[in-house]
Amino acid sequence: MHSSSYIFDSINVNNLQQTSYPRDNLQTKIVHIGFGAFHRAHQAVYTDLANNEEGEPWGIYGINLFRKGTLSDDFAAQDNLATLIEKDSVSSTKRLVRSFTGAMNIHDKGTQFALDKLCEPQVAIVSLTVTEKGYCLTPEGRLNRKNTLIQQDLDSPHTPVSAIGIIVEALRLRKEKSLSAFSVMSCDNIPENGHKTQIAVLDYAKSIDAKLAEWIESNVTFPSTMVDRIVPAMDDSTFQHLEEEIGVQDCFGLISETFKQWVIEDQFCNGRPNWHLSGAMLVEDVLPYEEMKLRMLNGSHSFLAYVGSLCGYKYVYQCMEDPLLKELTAQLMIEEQALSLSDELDVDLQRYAQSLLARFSNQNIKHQTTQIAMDGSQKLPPRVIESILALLQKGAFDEKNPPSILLFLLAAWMHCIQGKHTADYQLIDPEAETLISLLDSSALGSHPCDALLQFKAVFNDNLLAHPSLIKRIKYFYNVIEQQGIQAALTELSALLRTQE
Ligand code: NAI
Ligand code: CS2
Repeated sequence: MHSSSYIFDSINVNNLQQTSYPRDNLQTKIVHIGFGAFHRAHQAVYTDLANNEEGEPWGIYGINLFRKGTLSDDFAAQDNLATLIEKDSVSSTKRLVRSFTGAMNIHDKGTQFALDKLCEPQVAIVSLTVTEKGYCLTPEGRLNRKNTLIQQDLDSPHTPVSAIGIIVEALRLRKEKSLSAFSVMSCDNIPENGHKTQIAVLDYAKSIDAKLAEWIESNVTFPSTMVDRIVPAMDDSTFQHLEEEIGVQDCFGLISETFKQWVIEDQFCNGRPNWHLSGAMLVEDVLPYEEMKLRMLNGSHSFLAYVGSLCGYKYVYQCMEDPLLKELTAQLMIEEQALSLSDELDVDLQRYAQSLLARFSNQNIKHQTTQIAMDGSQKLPPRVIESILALLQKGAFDEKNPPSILLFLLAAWMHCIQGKHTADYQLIDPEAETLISLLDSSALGSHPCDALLQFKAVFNDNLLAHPSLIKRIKYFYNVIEQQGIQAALTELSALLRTQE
């Protein structure tokens, strides 16, 4: 398997931490759809470390649905190995990740090649990190039949383009060949991600073949997972840094934080790696952990993404260097998000919040606010809207005393959508066209907030039923518009003191 031309043969591998199990017969038992940064720095690492502990090693084959380029050959040229530098604020660990068997872009190798991989008999798990939009769900959590990829797949299900269409076609072929089913494991930031994936898959399968849907229902499991590790997208400067630290160019290399967490619902129809041996928690119910992480970590990230962008901060750690922004982030975590969570959650939320603030302050992690700001239409419902509604339902806040930081976040998002604060801000969102057309249609004199409030995927009827909350969003929007973001943050902080 080894050839002297692999890049990692030419460097001092003692410099890199690596596992020692033999890779010569590493078999693909996991096919991962969405071979992006996060998967390579999280699930692949857990699998690599678990492989080193005991039992048969599990190999991972990666598939990208929409990326261009010769991924397969490029990755094979470095023996399907990739580097990862894990950094906290003072130290770093350089790792070689060895659990991959290969990877492909469908653009390059074609759909049939991907389906063949998914139909290899020993494949037991198909995992996903395809971003929130990749599940093609409606805001109510059903399959979105108006989604263009889904429409295309329903018309020609044997040559699918969506993640859901590919999974169902692979399962159909496996059933036809009398092969075992595989588990479908979502690792995206979506609450009840397993259950939601199951709904998308079954809604889709029912539309093409009722018997197949029945077979999937009885044979396939959809474990939910809570995943956590900050893995920023790489850019020229981080690639340069990686090369300086590792000694070779690795276009699959990544820099992540040291922290990692994985909570998995233990529901696998066809086995799984010993992930508990590498630190994952296997539990019966993941939802309380998912909600905790989505609201306290991701919700605060979205706050920093929009407010930080308006302030002109490029990176999350720079937001944390602004004392007022740091204080408001802590207040958002503890005084709003934490109160929205299940009372049964057995976690010290004060300590959790402190650890999040420390992670966000890590100057060695160059996490761009604009990266987190992407896809707000998909991210805000679970991170913000559901928290607001839970807070009202639990009586922690009410119409007279609303959760102001969450509402401020929504006002900041409305500003960012318009991108007026900086010349180079780009709205990247699958709903960008709808959002812009709402704004355009309101151009003749009406308030931009009124236009955007018609965007029902975020501002749903349950939220709109609280006029005083809507009034407060508009109020914050106007203060940001008229006085600027810094003055608006000062006003928010003062308002919070009067609410205490
Ligand atoms: P990335 O940009 O490196 O990779 C995204 C992957 O999703 C690519 O493979 C892309 O082809 C695929 N994709 C995008 N839209 C798709 C669609 N409509 N259908 C199918 N595939 C699609 O991003 P990264 O960092 O790997 O993050 C991906 C997801 O992982 C996030 O959206 C989030 O849900 C989850 N995650 C990321 C973390 C991070 O820090 N990067 C941490 C925790 C979770
Ligand atoms: C971030 C997350 O991009 C985003 O929306 O909030 O990717 C975040 O970095 C991870 O969930 C951390 O685990």
